Amino acid sequence: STLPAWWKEAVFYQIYPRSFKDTNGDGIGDIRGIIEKLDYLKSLGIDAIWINPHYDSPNTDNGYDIRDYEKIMQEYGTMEDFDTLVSEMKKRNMRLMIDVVINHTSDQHPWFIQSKSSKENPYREYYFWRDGKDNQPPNNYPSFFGGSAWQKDDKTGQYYLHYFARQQPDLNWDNPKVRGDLYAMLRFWLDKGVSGMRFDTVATYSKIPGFPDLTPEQQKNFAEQYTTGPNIHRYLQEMKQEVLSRYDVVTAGEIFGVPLERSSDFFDRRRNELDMSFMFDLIRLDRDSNERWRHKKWTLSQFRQIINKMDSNAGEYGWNTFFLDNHDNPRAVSHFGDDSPQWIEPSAKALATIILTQRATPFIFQGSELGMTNYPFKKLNEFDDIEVKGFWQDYVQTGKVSAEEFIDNVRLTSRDNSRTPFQWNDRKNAGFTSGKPWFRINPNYVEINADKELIRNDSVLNYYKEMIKLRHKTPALIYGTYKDISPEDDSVYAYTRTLGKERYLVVINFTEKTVRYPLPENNVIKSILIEANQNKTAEKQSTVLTLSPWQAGVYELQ
Ligand code: ISL
Ligand code: CA
Repeated sequence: STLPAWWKEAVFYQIYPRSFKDTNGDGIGDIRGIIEKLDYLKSLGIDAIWINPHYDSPNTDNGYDIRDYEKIMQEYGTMEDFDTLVSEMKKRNMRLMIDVVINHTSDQHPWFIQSKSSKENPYREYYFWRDGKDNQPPNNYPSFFGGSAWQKDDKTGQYYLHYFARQQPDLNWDNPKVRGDLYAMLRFWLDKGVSGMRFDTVATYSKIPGFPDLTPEQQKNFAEQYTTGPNIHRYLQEMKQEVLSRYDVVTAGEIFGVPLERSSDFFDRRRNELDMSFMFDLIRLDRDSNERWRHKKWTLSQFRQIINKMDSNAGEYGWNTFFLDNHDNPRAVSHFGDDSPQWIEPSAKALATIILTQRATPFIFQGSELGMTNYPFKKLNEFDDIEVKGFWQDYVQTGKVSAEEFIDNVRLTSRDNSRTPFQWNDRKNAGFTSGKPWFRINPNYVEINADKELIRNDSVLNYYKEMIKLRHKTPALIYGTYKDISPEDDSVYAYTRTLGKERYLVVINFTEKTVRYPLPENNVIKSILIEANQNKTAEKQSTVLTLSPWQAGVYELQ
């Protein structure tokens, strides 16, 4: 009953361009580097690529602060390089999804420079300017990167709104001129042949009229409050009607902040807003909304029950993406698997099995196909991310927590974990650059790198290849009904995917022990499609599996 679409069948790969491949020795990844590696991605089985922002930017937040929407970030190359990327991808029958950051611009954007120049400037209303209260900000909104969400500007003495860094002022979507300019910009990229758009922090475009203070209760989850603007769905429907519906383009919304129950409003196809959702309930299951840097314990039953809810929430009319890491989160193996040396490979393969058998479009974050891990951070000055620095100011410098406690947590949770350069080989700088890399390289590149894994049959990389092939040739693994067959189990994650008469079973042992697993619901194995970490666990006709540590498999059921 779910309508077929290319973007449901596609396997996506997320590229963080800054850290992917440098071709000119300046230590920063670039578009030419992406082009150079297209064949690597094609042979992995990738159909589409999402790239993080590629626009001109002063890089306060690594490109999420855009200075010019129609210019390429200088370090990444030229517009000609971008056009070449699109055409080289077309040749290979691959599609490109770009990142659309229109909740805010950089404070260096010409609109903002105009806007702050005087109260009468025609661009004043492109952003939110308000008077302070008794020399304090207009209200008590916090920013995601620490401190107040309002910044005073001396020129006019008023404050402007910034949900993220103060270098990222929020655009005023209530102004039709802003929307018109943004829509024109979207057409510019769509006319170039871009076939996907990921909308950054899409739920926060519409602001709460009058900017009342948040109650203490609301402040604890201010992200959610910021998604309650009254016009958000009107704007998304307008954007769809005026721009997106006129192109062959898939849209994915970063529906960050919105509780699961409200999220389908953004991507239920009957509403004509967005096609797919990025939800964060799973990847943030071990975090609190108020102290986001802190790490909490999690269990497999929590993990699987979130997936179950996400699946039923998408239902018949929605479609999810599925990912276990991205540029804002720690590495999947370190987070959900086990990154002690002996378990990296087995647990990376186990996670690959999950990512590629969900009723959702898989997004593989660069390096996950190798089992890249978190970085062993030890001190504050080893981090690059503006978020870590903001949290440090709010928590350590105010004396709320000790430096040690803080570092112990951000080592596990920091966004920087996923931003270290890609590990291509065991030579200088992991083959990422001939120059000085912009960010530290994980010392485990000597063992974990693409070249080594390409030639070893049982590598994580080759397992990804096999899993992607399996997904591509098995419609039930894409469209089939998903059912968790033992939702309370804290050791073995097992679920079925059913399409017509075809029934498949996916089984993952989430422990470091051998587990005897009797199949529930009278299930009987018909054949083995793929097994990771140990072969021939199941004989035909078996009703019990003996699973080695982190073992994973996909089976056909009778
Ligand atoms: O990663 C987060 C903090 O831990 C999230 O709160 C994140 O800020 C949120 O998901 C919005 O993310 C997106 O917009 C940000 C940018 O920094 C992120 O990289 C981007 O994915 C601002 O543009
Ligand atoms: Ca470069």
